[in-house]
Amino acid sequence: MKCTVCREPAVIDIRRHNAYFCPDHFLRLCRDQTAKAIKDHQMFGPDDRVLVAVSGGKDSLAVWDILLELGYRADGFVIGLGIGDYSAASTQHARDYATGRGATLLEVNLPDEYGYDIPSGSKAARRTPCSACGLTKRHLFDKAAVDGGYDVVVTGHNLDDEAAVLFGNVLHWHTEYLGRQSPVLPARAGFPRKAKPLIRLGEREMAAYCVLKGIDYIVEECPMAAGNRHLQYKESLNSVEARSPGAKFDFYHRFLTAAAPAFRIADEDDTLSRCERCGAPCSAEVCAFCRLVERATTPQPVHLGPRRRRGAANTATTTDRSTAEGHAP
Ligand code: Q46
Ligand code: ZN
Ligand code: ZN
Repeated sequence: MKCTVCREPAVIDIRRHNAYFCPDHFLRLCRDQTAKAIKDHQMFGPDDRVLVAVSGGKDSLAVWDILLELGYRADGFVIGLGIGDYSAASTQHARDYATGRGATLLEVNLPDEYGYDIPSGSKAARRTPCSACGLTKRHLFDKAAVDGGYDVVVTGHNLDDEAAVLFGNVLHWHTEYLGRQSPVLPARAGFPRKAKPLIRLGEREMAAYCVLKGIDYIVEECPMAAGNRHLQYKESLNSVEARSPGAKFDFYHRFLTAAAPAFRIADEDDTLSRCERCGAPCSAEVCAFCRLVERATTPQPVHLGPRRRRGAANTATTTDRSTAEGHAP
């Protein structure tokens, strides 16, 4: 196997390009593909201040590294979600990368600063963990960007992620979501611009990028991801891709050029008011995040077991959060 560019020994093949790459040319390809996505979709310019949402996984650390290599002013932002050892390890990987690279990392710890973690908070708020987590992350990314004067929030969503989201949206014809599925969302009404510069690169390439650059990332999946429908969509698309290399890229990128404009929603409401608690833009008096914080930190009624019922009421309100949150045996 020789590099298609220089004929030196290759370390990776990319079937959709029908090409092999040595380490240097592969890393260059990753930078070039990222730069092309940024330019084609006018994501941001050289003077913009970029805040990278970092999870400690391969994609977010790779996009941060690539942006720094391309000369962008990119700082990282990590949220301690309180998902047991997984969150502690994720945050540590982000810190280690920042220290090794001499980059700036901003941090927020959800339990310390907002009084809940994702596993227990989502339960108390009666939401799925990923729904509570997504809402939390979106709010805190926006807040960190606005407070820190950043021009754009960058996430590490790659081609596999975006194709899986598209697959789900098409499968169920979520036309409203299709109208919003864009690799760049403009700033509006107090929200920062959002961009996904890895849309031309897949998961396998991002893992290879980190290995070749010596970037130590968290390999384990979030324990709350089990049963996540996007993982099923990814598997389905991977089996199509195995038989038809390039199908995934075409599915997503041809959607952007040929179909996305048909779903776009004209003139999104830009006349949002402000949340009376946190000041974030929202369409109600209190924003969805503040409502989540309230429910996630309010002690819940506890259903006592059958053996305790005889001498006591069926339910009781308690301030014992360890029981209310389901941590009790
Ligand atoms: S971290 Fe959060 Fe993901 Fe874990 S709880 Fe779900 S959304 S799976 S990217
Ligand atoms: Zn080469
Ligand atoms: Zn609020």
